[in-house]
Amino acid sequence: MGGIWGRLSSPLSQMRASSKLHMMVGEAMKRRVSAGGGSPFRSIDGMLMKFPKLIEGLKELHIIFDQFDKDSNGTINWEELRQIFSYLQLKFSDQTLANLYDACEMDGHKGINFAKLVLLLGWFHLLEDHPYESHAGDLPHIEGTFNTLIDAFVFLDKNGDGYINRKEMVQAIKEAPSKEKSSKDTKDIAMNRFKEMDCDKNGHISFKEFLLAFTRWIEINDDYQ
Ligand SMILES: [Ca+2]
Ligand SMILES: [Ca+2]
Ligand SMILES: [Ca+2]
Repeated sequence: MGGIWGRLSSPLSQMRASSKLHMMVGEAMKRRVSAGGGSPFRSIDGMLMKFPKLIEGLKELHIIFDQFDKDSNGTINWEELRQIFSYLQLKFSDQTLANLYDACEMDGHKGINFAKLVLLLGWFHLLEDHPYESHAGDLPHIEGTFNTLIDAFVFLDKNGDGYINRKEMVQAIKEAPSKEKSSKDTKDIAMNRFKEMDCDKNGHISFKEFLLAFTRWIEINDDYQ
């Protein structure tokens, strides 16, 4: 355990872990896209229809997060993160988890808040072919949520370079089968979603931006309830 804590205190190793992880995430995404028929989605409408379910799944995860955030300060520590992974019946090694944790700490804020947990789980589901100990778990929604998030990204990232650009978004809108032809509303919603997700406004959406957008939408959704 000392080794892990030692590594976490070194910014240089954090940076190495982070760039290695981003490379691995990019490659995993490429593999998914090149696997062909990697996404069950055939239209933007079909994908957008899944969004409310995704929000529900992430809300469920938020409840779990709050249970493990014992002092209710909005962040969980390393040990609590391990407990959440065990609770979700995820098959992980301390090394894998430490790499993900390091990459999440890159912004200088200590501890894992809810958005970072979503990010960490998204990366984990993408990188691991069989992320769960057993599929007989009690939390099928969480597994389904992350698989759907990956499927949605794969559907939009047409060339599999790990980013969704505006052209790919337009292509996804156009290519719907005729019976699922996108309406003008869908196009507007999809393009607005694109703008919201491209947080740094650099013209493309990374998997990280994609995942973080959902955590922001949960908060907005909560405000209206
Ligand atoms: Ca806490
Ligand atoms: Ca792309
Ligand atoms: Ca961006």
